[in-house]
Amino acid sequence: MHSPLAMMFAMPILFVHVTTGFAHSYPQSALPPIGSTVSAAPTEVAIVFTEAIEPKFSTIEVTDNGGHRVDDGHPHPVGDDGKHLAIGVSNLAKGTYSVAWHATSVDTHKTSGQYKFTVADTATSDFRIDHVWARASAGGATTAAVYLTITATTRPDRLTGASSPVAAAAEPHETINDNGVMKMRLVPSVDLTPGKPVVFSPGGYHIMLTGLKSALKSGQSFPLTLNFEHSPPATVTVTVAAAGGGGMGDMPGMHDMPGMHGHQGQ
Ligand SMILES: [Cu+2]
Repeated sequence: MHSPLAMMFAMPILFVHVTTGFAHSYPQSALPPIGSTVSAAPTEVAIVFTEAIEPKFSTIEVTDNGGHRVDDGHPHPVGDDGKHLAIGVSNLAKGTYSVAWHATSVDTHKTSGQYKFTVADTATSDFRIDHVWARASAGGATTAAVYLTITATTRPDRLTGASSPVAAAAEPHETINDNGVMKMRLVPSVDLTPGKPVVFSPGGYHIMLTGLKSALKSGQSFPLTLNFEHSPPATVTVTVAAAGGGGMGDMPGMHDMPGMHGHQGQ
């Protein structure tokens, strides 16, 4: 049956085929990759478009096999090149998911489409790990901080460490206010109580990356593996936001004091 809504979505596609010479945005790449089968549930679905888009007039919707929305309903731009759009998803069970995207390029041309990805395994389901991001690194900086929210879902555990191929070391840190001086210190372990989210955000806990092998550029993503006292390691995808952090400003707790993540405070 062709509902009016379905027609509306179909029309821009027809339009694209008869028009050339204007900017039309299509997914250039995506995470999870288009058509892929991934071994761990993603915390975010992100699309890199071929042309800059208007984030306010572009959306991503993720649905499960039963047609139920599994995204958080808040598509947000990532970085500052205008081509990245992402939406949070969480607790994705094993199964195939549809991603419907509707893009409005900056010259107002609309495109839309759909693709699928499959979650093969939910090995990381001892934890729910959301809002995983890092800020683009400035200049020749060799350190950066990763932020995320982690909730144990099955049993108490402890975060004991981390690693990432982009850095020589990755370790849990805490920012503290020592008589008005902001300092960072290594945290040997972070307690995780089932059902209680632990927020790693600017000004508090973070995963400190040291010895970065190359600059973290906005829009890029990289893997980060978290180690636990009891559970097997969990690998998540970190999305890099613009240095100003503007693209992720709609998420709670993401405002920072500029310059606090140099290592001078250690
Ligand atoms: Cu730190």
